[in-house]
Amino acid sequence: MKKTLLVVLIIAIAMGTVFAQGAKEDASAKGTKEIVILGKSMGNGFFDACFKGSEEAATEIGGIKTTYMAPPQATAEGQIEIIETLIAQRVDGIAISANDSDALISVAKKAMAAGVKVISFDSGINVGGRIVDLLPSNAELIGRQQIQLAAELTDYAGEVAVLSASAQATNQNLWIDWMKEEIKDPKYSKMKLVEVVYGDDAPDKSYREAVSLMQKYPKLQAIICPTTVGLLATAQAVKDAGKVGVVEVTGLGLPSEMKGYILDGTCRQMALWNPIDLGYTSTYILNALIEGTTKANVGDVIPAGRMDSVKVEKDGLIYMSTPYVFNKDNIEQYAAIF
Ligand code: RAM
Repeated sequence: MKKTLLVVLIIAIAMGTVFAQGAKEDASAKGTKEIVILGKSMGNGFFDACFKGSEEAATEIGGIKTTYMAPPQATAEGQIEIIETLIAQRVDGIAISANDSDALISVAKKAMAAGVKVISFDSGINVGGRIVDLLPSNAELIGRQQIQLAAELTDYAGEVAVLSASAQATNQNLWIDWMKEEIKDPKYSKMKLVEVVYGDDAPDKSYREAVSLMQKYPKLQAIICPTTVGLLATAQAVKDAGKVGVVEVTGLGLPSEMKGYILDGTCRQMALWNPIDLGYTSTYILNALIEGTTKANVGDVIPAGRMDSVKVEKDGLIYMSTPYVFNKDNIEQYAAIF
């Protein structure tokens, strides 16, 4: 009798332990999911807007804590350091706008092996270093449109230069390749792309590079900046040089930052997509991956709240929509949003 009681007791204790462990696992599975939006660099309004979208999605989904992080300068090394820390902290997911498409692969693999869901957005990591890559729009479309915008401003003639972000930035480099392709079209035969320079998404360096371009090419007709940081700095440099209307400024700009320059004619037109939507959609994708409701196989459709849904294409690419073009007629309306 006593023996039976002891056996029952031992079984009960063992089961209790099992139940307790089960409860602990359930709690962590259902607990707050920690995700990080990792931008290219601090102080960039574009990523602040992306993070706003992430916060919006996190609130809608519930049970997600989202944090914005970025290195002081737009370097791969700075991002690698942060990712190492995030692996140690065991966050659940990271959405990265990469400063280098290859340099982050190894640390991103390490993160994924540790159970962290890693995606890239805005500026991609190559296949192998992320689960999916969320692109704001088709790279070809963005690149070709940059040349078209400059051509319209310069009557399809004259010297143009490109002032980009960092030399390794995945997104800008892709767009620049398409710009070089577009300008080969005979309709641009009177236009010449004289140089591509890099402001590293740093306002002061971008400003200095814009000044140098104007000095080096006295006949320069336009500077194309496929970076919000570069465009803002270039508009100021052209204005300070008294070259408004002489050197046209265009590219990809945040309406809230560029409103004044659009209205005063320094930058008569520019393009961009909605960065809030980009951060918002990244957060929905990360949540689905963490929850295990998708493995992001080609053809998978991932629900994305007010953005409806997104579809995983070949190589894990996900595309959003076409960029908007901003000018003095619509800038005020968009400047109030992002
Ligand atoms: C800068 C960044 C970002 C890019 C925008 C257009 O803010 O380089 O990656 O998408 O410009």
